[in-house]
Amino acid sequence: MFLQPLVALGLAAAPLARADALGGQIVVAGDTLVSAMMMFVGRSSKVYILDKVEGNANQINGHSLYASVWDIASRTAEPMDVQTNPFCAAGMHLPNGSFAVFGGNNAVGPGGDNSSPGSNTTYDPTYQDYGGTKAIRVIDTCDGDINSNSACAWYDSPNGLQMQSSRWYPAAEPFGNGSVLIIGGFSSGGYINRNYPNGDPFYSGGGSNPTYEVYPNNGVAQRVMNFMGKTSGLNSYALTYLMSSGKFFIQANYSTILFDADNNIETNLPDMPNQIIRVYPASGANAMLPLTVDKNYQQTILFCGGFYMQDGDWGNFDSPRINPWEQRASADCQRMTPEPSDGSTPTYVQDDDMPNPRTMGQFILLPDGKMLVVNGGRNGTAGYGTHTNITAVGQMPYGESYATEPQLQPAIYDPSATAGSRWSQAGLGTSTFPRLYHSSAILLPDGSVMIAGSNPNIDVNLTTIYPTTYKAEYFYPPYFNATTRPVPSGIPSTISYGGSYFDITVPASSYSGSANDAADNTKIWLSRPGWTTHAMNMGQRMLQLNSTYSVQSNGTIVFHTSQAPPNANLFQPGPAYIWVTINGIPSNGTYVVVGNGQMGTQPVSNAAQLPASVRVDSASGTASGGSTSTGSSSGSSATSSSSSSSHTGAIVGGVVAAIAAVGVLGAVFGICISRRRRAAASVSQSSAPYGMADKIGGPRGLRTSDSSAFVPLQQHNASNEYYAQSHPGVPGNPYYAGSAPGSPMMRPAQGAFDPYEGRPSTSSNLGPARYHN
Ligand SMILES: *[C@@H]1O[C@H](CO)[C@@H](O)[C@H](O)[C@H]1NC(C)=O
Ligand SMILES: *[C@@H]1O[C@H](CO)[C@@H](O)[C@H](O)[C@H]1NC(C)=O
Ligand SMILES: *[C@@H]1O[C@H](CO)[C@@H](O)[C@H](O)[C@H]1NC(C)=O
Ligand SMILES: *[C@@H]1O[C@H](CO)[C@@H](O)[C@H](O)[C@H]1NC(C)=O
Ligand SMILES: *[C@@H]1O[C@H](CO)[C@@H](O)[C@H](O)[C@H]1NC(C)=O
Ligand SMILES: *[C@@H]1O[C@H](CO)[C@@H](O)[C@H](O)[C@H]1NC(C)=O
Ligand SMILES: *[C@@H]1O[C@H](CO)[C@@H](O)[C@H](O)[C@H]1NC(C)=O
Ligand SMILES: *[C@@H]1O[C@H](CO)[C@@H](O)[C@H](O)[C@H]1NC(C)=O
Ligand SMILES: *[C@@H]1O[C@H](CO)[C@@H](O)[C@H](O)[C@H]1NC(C)=O
Ligand SMILES: *[C@@H]1O[C@H](CO)[C@@H](O)[C@H](O)[C@H]1NC(C)=O
Ligand SMILES: *[C@@H]1O[C@H](CO)[C@@H](O)[C@H](O)[C@H]1NC(C)=O
Ligand SMILES: [Cu+2]
Repeated sequence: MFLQPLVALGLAAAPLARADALGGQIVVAGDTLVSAMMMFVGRSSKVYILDKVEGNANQINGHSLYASVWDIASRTAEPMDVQTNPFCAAGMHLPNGSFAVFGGNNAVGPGGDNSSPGSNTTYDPTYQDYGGTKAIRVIDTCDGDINSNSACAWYDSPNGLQMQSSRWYPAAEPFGNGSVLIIGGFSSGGYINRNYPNGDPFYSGGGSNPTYEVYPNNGVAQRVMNFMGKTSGLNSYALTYLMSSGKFFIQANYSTILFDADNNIETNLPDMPNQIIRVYPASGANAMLPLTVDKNYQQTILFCGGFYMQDGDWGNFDSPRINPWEQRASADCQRMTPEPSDGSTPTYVQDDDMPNPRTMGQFILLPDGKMLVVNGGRNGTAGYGTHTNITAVGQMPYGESYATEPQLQPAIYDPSATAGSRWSQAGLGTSTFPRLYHSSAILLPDGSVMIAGSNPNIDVNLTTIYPTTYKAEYFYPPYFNATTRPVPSGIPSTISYGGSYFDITVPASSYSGSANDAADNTKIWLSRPGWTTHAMNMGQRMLQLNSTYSVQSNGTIVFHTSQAPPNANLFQPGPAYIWVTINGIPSNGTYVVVGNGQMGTQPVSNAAQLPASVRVDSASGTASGGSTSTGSSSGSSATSSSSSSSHTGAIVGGVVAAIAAVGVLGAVFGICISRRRRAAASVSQSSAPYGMADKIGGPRGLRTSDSSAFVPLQQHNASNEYYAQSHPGVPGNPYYAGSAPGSPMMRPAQGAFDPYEGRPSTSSNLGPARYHN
C-alpha cells in the first residue's frame, strides 16, 4: 500500500516486482540463541542446533545454553538442554530419521578450560557441563512443539551411551546398513593432531586417537588405522564418503585411500595434487557430486579450497608456526572418481578454480543439481588461539581468529557445465556477518539455505572483530526468482532400494511452456542435507531417481519414478527429501525415509522397468508469467536431447534453466515477517517451565548422585610444546579442556549401553524411558 508514492515519483520505471525477487539474496533471519557450530534439519520444519559449552548469556535450567531448536517458518529458536560438551563433535542421521552425535570435548568452564574452582574435565560447576569426549547423544527429531513433548528431547547422559574412546573432531559416515563408522579424532585436542617433531604419529603421547569403531557397538573392539599414522597431524574430521562398493573413500593430510572397514584394509589412491590440505584446519569445501542417471550413479568427490603450508609450519597441538591469516587460502579444485566404472586407475582431475580463494567454505547440494559454496575466509585456517608460535599472547591482530578477510559472497558450481564455465557468482548477494571458524550452513526443505554460527573465540566474545555470532541468515538460490515452483503430489513417505516405481503428478499450473519440454527437463532428486559443522555436511548426498513420464492433454505430467537404486551404499538408509525440479526450478522438498527404517542390511529388489514416456505435443503448462527469462539466474548450459522417437528410457536431459523466470515468487516468501511465536523472552535466567528436568538424562537436581560416574582419568602429556612453553597463568592452548591436557578416559565397559538395543544399564541416569526399557 505504501507503493503508491513511489509510483507517483516515477521510480516505478523498473518493475516493482523486482523488490520481491529473492533469488541470490542473503537475508538476516533471526537469533539462534546459541552460536550454530553444528546444525541439522529434523523432518520438515525444524533445525537442531548445537554449540560448544561457553558463557552464553542465554540460560536453561540454571546454566548457559548450548543447544536450541530453530523453527524454519517462524525464524525463532527455543532452548534445548544437553548435558555433555558437544564441542566439535561429529554427527549422523540414523535409518529411522533420528540423529546421533559423537564425541566432543571435556567439561569446561570460563576460559574454555578447567581453571575455575571445583572444575575438572568431567564436570564444571560454573557452566554445569559434563565431559563429552566419549558421549553419544541421540535425538528423535520432531515437527510441532518440541519442548512440550518429552519424546523430542535430547538423550544425553554423562554416564550413558559411550564410544570406546575419547574422540574430539572425529569423522562419521554411515555404512549401507545404517551403522556409523566413527574414525579418529583428538584424544585431548589442539590446533592439529600432533607434536612436533612428530616422533609418535599414531598416538602423539596420548593426544591423538588413531582408531575407528562402529556405532551401534557391534562387539568389535576399536582398531588402529594405519592411515591415521600416515596422515598424523592432519587427520581429524577426516573427509569420508561411502562408495558403492561398500568401501570408504577417505582423504586427510594430502593422502587418499579406499578403506575396507570390516577387514581394516587400506588401498592407496593418489595424493592430493600440490599437497593442498582440505581437511581441518585447512578446511576446504568437499562434497560428493550429485549422483545422476546419465552417469549411472558414478560417484565423484570434489574438493575446493583449503590451505597449503609447509609441513613444519602446521605446528602442533598448540598452534601453527606461522600466522595463517597472513597467507591466502587456496582456490584450487580437484575431483576424483575413486571407483571408475570403466576400471581405469583413479586420479585427481584438476577442476575449475573457485572464483576466490576460500578456507572454511562448504558445499551445499542444491535441488537444481548445482552446488553452493558458502562461508569462510580468503586468508588463514580454521582454529583459534591466544597466540601462534610467532605471535605472542596479546598481539593477535584478529582477536583469537586464525583466519581473516571473510568471504561474504557465495559462489555456485554447476557440475554439468563444461570445464571452464562451472563457477558463477552472478546475482549472488553477500552475508551481513563474517562466517569464519565454527560457522555452518544447511539446505532447508523449501530450497533455501540456512547460514549461521561463527565463533572463532575461546569463550563468548561479542566485542571482538569476529564475534560470537547468534544471527542466522537465509540464502535464496537463484531459483527463488522463479514465478512458479512445481507442486508435485503422490510422493510416498518411504523409499525402498529397488522395487516398483511410483507416480508423481505435476499439474499444468506448475510450469509454463511446452509440456513435452518440461517433462524432458525434469529431474527428480533424493537429497540429504547432512549434519553440518566445520565447513562439512557429514552425510550430505544427492541422487537422481530414474523416471519416465506420461504427458496428459490437459498439461498434467505424471512422472513414473523409480525407487532408490538397489544398492544401499549409494544412498544410505535414513531421512531425505524428494524434489521435483522442472526447467531448473525445484519444488519444495518432501520428507521421506529411505530404507526400512531400521539398522541392518536393507531389503533390496531389482528396479522395476519404467513405462515408456508418452508425449502430447499440444499440451502446455499454465503457470503465469513464467515465460519471460532472465537468462542470468539458473545457468544455461545443458539442453534436453531425449527426443528420440520411442521416448523410452530415462530422462537424461540436463538442467535447462534458460526459462528461469523473473518475477514475484509470491506471497509465500514475499512477506517475510519474522513472527516470533514464542518471544525470545522464553529463554530466561529463571526456572523456565520447560519441563526439561525429566527429559535429559535425569533431573539436573539429582546430579550429586552422579558422582559414581566419574572415574579417575589418566593424564597424558599430549603436547610436549604446550608444557615446554609454560605461560604461567595464561591458558596457552585454548583447546585443552584442563589445566593439564589429556585424558583418554578409559572407562569401564559396563558404563556403556546402547539405547537402541534396549540393554539394561548400570547407570541411574538413563534419559527418556524409551531408551532403556
Ligand atoms: C602429512 O603427511 C606427511 C606424509 O605422511 C607427513 O610427513 C607430514 O608430517 C604430515 N603433516 C602433518 C602436518 O602432520
Ligand atoms: C592475506 O594474505 C595476503 C597474501 O599473503 C596478504 O597480502 C594480505 O595482507 C593478507 N590479508 C590480511 C588482512 O592480512
Ligand atoms: C615455538 O616453537 C619452538 C620450537 O618447538 C618452541 O620451543 C617454542 O616454545 C614455541 N614458542 C611459542 C611461543 O609457542
Ligand atoms: C574480546 O576480544 C577483545 C579483542 O580481542 C578483547 O580485548 C576482550 O578482552 C575480549 N573480551 C572477552 C570477554 O573475552
Ligand atoms: C514451500 O514451503 C514453504 C515453506 O513451508 C511454503 O510457504 C510454500 O507454500 C511452499 N511452496 C510450494 C510451492 O509448495
Ligand atoms: C488432467 O487429465 C487427467 C487425465 O485425463 C485427469 O486425470 C486429471 O484429473 C486432469 N487434471 C486436471 C487438473 O484437470
Ligand atoms: C553394518 O555393517 C558393518 C560393516 O560390516 C558392521 O560392522 C555393522 O555391525 C553392521 N551393522 C548392523 C546393524 O548390522
Ligand atoms: C532408467 O530406467 C530405464 C527404463 O526403465 C532403464 O532402461 C535404465 O537402465 C534406467 N537407468 C538407470 C541408471 O537405472
Ligand atoms: C533475481 O531477480 C532480480 C530482479 O530482477 C535480479 O536483480 C537478481 O539478480 C536476480 N537474481 C539472480 C540470482 O539472478
Ligand atoms: C570432578 O568434580 C566432581 C564434582 O564437581 C567430582 O565428583 C569428581 O570426582 C571430579 N572428577 C575428577 C576426575 O576429579
Ligand atoms: C529410531 O530407531 C531406534 C532403533 O534403531 C529406536 O530405538 C528409536 O526409538 C527410533 N526412533 C523413532 C523416532 O522411531
Ligand atoms: Cu572446532
